[in-house]
Amino acid sequence: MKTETKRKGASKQGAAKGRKDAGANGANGVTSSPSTAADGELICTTETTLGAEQLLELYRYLLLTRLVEERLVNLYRQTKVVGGVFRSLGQEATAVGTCYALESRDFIAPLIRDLGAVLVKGIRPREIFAQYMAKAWGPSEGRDLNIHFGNMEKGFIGPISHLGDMIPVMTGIALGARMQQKEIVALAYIGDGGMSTGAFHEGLNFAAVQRLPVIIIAEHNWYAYSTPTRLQTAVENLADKAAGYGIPGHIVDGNDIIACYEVTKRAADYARSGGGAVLIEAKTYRRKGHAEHDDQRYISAEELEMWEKRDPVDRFTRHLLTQEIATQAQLDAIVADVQREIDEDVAWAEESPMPDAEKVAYGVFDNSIVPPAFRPKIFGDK
Ligand SMILES: Cc1ncc(C[n+]2csc(CCOP(=O)(O)OP(=O)(O)O)c2C)c(N)n1
Ligand SMILES: [Mg+2]
Repeated sequence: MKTETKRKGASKQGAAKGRKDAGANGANGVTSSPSTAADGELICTTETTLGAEQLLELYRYLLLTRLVEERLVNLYRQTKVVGGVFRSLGQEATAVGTCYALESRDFIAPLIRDLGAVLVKGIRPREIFAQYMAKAWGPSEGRDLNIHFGNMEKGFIGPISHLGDMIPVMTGIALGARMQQKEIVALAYIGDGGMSTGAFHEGLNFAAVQRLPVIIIAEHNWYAYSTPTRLQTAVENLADKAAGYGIPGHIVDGNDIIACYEVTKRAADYARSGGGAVLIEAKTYRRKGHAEHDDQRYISAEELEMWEKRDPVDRFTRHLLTQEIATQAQLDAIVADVQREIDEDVAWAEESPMPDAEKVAYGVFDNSIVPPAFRPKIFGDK
């Protein structure tokens, strides 16, 4: 891993006022290689093994993520969503690009800003809409909300809210798979805030010692709620933490979807072939508050504006056009198709009934041990 990474130019990411350049290299390798178009505008790295068809598929997933979230916000404002809506605006390329590098047999543990990874894993937008609206046709059938569901067949472990705890879970998945002689990679997403938990340390340490095929994607988006990363950790780069576990650490430009794919693909090959755990820090930025209820008043307009110019969707669009991988007409057709899918899927989810109160009380706990609390009321027994 150490020899394959290179740095073509200093990333200007993280150059928000008063901060150190987030592209500074303190880990084993910086994989980001920002390229520019003829007009000097940022595009994605041109060093890729992906063909045109795959790049367009990536574009579709990127758009799908952005537009599904926009629709969720609409539904939220119509009070149709139960619970919160968490946006990944500005960091969609990290989730989509990294997950796209995995094979279907691999497992992921996404967090609140990884809708893109969930969609790449094959979950349909209709499932997402029904889940957020707590509808009966949703994957948890109204028992739980937003990101709290999983799909074992698709290699998607449903996350719990406790930050850091999915790291030991994914380490356990990798260990279990090894015991069953299955060559799978377990990839867990974690935020800059979540990396400060004990569970993160214990889980990653065990994965490193056991040389398990665990990939950690550290999403450095500059905030945990309203706490900036500099008040969260004393290291310069989150990838520097890899040294504490004796594993490779890499830094990638999280707004460059192709770079995210490439670094994860190499990490997956390395992990699968017995190299063990890898930590990848994706430098990106959370352009919305923690959730829709958070108006981000602790962030300056100047900072937001700067990151808007690095928008991962605009950047990839520019890349596809300037590198002549696609025409504007082709991209427009993809956008129209994504809109169509979303419209159909929202209509489907809206049609779903709410769950039966009786039914949702079951399938949460083992009801042979814990009877539903309101059972006597519903069934009239004691
Ligand atoms: C152990 C734990 N502590 C606190 C919380 C409350 N909490 C939920 S999300 C969040 C911020 C997470 O920030 P980060 O890990 O950087 O992820 P981001 O939201 O930026 O994607 C906090 C503090 C929690 N869920 N679990
Ligand atoms: Mg964060």
